[in-house]
Amino acid sequence: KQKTQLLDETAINRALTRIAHEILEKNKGSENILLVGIKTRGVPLAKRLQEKINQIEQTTVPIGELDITLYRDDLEKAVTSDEPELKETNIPVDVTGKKVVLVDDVLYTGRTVRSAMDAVMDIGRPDFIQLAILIDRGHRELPIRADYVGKNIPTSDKEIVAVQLKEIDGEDQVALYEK
Ligand code: 3GP
Ligand code: 5GP
Ligand code: MG
Repeated sequence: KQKTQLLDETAINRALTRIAHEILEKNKGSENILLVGIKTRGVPLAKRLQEKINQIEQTTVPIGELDITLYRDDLEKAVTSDEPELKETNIPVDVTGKKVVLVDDVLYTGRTVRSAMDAVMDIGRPDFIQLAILIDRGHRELPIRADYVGKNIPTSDKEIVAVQLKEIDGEDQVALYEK
């Protein structure tokens, strides 16, 4: 059941434009930046940030992908005891010396991000790792926070944030649902 729309297409676009500027400001430009999208919806978000950085600085920063899957019998239950597992890594450049920016749609317990950090550090030594997220819905179970946040949405654990992106879902929208 849809409760409320949190972001429409324009709001998503504005948030990503702001985050692209923030990434460039914090890192004093685009040099050595590597965007790493966490599948599924972190990947198109990383591509959009790459395009926006290109529009601002006329340079194309590299992109990688991580497939981290939660082995969960029933997503609806949102059992937080299951651990996310790395399924696939597709990072086409050496991460050593890079400023890695992980990109995901929703930040919840932080377990997926922890697993993503492990995956990156397994293949090299980045200068540092930052985190960009479209929605922070709270409920962290680890000491993890995002460097760049589209919108903070305090949720109950009975709610689900549905992120729809054109590349996957045909439209851009973020909505809050009651389970
Ligand atoms: P994503 O691959 O776009 O991130 O976690 C797998 C998918 O399930 C995610 O898609 C996410 O959109 C969706 N999902 C919806 N609600 C939840 C939730 O409460 N927890 C988790 N882990 N995933 C959710
Ligand atoms: P974590 O709990 O590890 O922070 O999040 C697990 C994964 O599920 C992440 O990829 C995160 O984006 C996604 N996720 C967690 N909660 C939600 C939610 O309410 N909505 C959506 N769309 N994705 C979620
Ligand atoms: Mg996600």
